Amino acid sequence: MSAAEELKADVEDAIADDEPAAAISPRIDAAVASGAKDLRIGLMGGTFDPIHYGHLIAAEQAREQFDLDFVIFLPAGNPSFKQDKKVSDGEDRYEMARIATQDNRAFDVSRIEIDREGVTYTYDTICELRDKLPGTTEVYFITGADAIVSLPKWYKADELAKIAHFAACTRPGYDYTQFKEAQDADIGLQFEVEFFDVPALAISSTDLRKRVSEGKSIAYMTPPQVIRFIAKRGLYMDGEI
Ligand code: DND
Repeated sequence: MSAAEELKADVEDAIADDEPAAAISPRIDAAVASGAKDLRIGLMGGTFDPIHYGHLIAAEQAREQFDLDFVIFLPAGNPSFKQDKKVSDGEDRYEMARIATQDNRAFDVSRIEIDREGVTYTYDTICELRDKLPGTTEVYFITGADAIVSLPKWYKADELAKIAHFAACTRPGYDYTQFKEAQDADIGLQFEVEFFDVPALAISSTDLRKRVSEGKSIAYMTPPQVIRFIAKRGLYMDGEI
C-alpha cells in the first residue's frame, strides 16, 4: 500500500469511528487528527449551481498533476461576484457537491464558506483553512484559466498571492498570453500560477440551469445522483438563469 493509500485508509477508519461537526471537512479533519504531515491540499472553489463533470474532471486532473492528497470542494456561501444574481440556496449547492464527490476518497466538501456570514471571499477562506491546518500544508487553489485573468481584482489580491499556489485548468493548446499580459500589467501582484490541461469539456452550470428550465436532458453532464436531487428539489424550474 502506498503512503497516500495508507493515509486514506486511516482517514476512512477515523470517519467511521465518530462524526463530530467538521472543522474543515470530515476527511481533512481525520487526516489532521491522525497526525498526517506535509499534506498537499487542493481547494476547488465555486458556486456549484449546479456542480457538473467539468468541475469534477478539473479537480481530479489537478489532484493527479500536483500530487494532492485531497481536494476540498468549497461551495461559496454568498459569492462576491454574484451579488446581483440569483443563486440557489447554499444547502442545496452543498448537498449536490457532497453527493457528486462522495465516491472519490480524495475528494471532500467543506461547509466553511456556506456557514460563514457575509460575502464570501477566497482570501478569508484560505486564512481560515491555514489556521486549522498544520503549517507544513501546501495549498493549491484550483480554478479555470479564464478566472485567472481576474485574480488581481479579487479581495485582498496582494495578500492572497502570498498564501496559496494557483492551479489553472485549461484546454490543450490554450494561449497563456492573456494571463501573462494581465500579470505584467499588475507589477507587484505576483500570483504563482501553474497551468494544467483538462480535456475540453464545454459544460457550464448556466447551460445546465437553462436546460432544466426548458425541460431538456442534462444526462451525462453531471452525476446521476445530482440529476435526481435537482428533480426532487425542483431546482432551476423557474427559468431564472
Ligand atoms: P465561480 O462561481 O466562477 O465557479 O467561482 C470560482 C471561485 O472563485 C469561487 O471559489 C469564488 O469564491 C472565487 N472568487 C471569484 C471571484 C472573486 C473572489 C473569489 C474573491 O475572493 O474576491 P463555478 O461554480 O462557475 O465553477 C467552479 C470552478 O470550475 C471555476 O474555477 C471554473 O472556472 C471551473 N469550471 C470548469 N473547469 C473546467 N471545465 C469546465 C468548467 N466549468 C467551470 N467545463
